[in-house]
Amino acid sequence: MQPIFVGDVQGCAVELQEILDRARARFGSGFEVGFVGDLVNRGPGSLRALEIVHELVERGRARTVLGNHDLGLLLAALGLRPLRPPLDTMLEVLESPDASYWIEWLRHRPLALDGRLGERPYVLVHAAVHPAWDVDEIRRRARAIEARLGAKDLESVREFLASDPAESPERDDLDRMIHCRSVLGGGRWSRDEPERKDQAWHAAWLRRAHPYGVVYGHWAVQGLHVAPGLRGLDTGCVHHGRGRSGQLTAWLPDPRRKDAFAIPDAGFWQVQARRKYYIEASGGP
Ligand SMILES: [Mn+2]
Repeated sequence: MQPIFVGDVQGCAVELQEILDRARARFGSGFEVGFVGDLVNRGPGSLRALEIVHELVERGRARTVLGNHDLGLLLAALGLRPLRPPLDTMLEVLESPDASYWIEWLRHRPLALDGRLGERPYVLVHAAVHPAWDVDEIRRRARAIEARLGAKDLESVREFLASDPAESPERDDLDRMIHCRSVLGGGRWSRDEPERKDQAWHAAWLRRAHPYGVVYGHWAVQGLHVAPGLRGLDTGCVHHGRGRSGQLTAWLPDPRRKDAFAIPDAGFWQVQARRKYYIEASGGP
């Protein structure tokens, strides 16, 4: 089985289909996909992207973790976040006849997944992990959040999501895993770009010399990030034309390699964005 990890799709369903067609042409049915999350929003095909990923997941051919935009859709459905078109493009999911199914499906997606590539354990997460966490700690914290998001009673999910991260460790862990880019002193973290390179979450993570690797997304401004133990796959397909070029990136680790996270690594496919997708918040059509 060839593992294939795919960066932030954000409704770029045509580019996603191109990657999957290429995978089928090359590997037949001998591949499995890991998505870094953010399947929806900003791009033109949120519903289509969900359908494509859902079909693969339900057939046991893919796994995905929850991203901040996926959670944003859940927040909107629960009345906790307004949708602001034209920037937010995921209203089509909430207006579809299957809206409640999609919300149920999304809130049961994991926050982090782990596995093994060759001899190397790895974690798949949307944005970041705490630099000090080992795989057991990530698993434990992810399962605790998933239990809250997957609760039987939707009202308790709403209560959890509306809670103050300063008072709920699980709510803070959730935000960290889907939003974090920088770590500051004293265990604090931020969604913002780091002011200094050593404040990037993964720089602090690297200093711990963990035995596991991390596959992640969420950081389009940083772009493709290939470092020992780290594969950052958000290359901003949906931001194409916003002052830069955007691609959808897939990482195909070589299963024969002892350390899949070693560098250099030529195992990437990139599909160019078909057109400019990003609509400026003000003055857009
Ligand atoms: Mn994101």
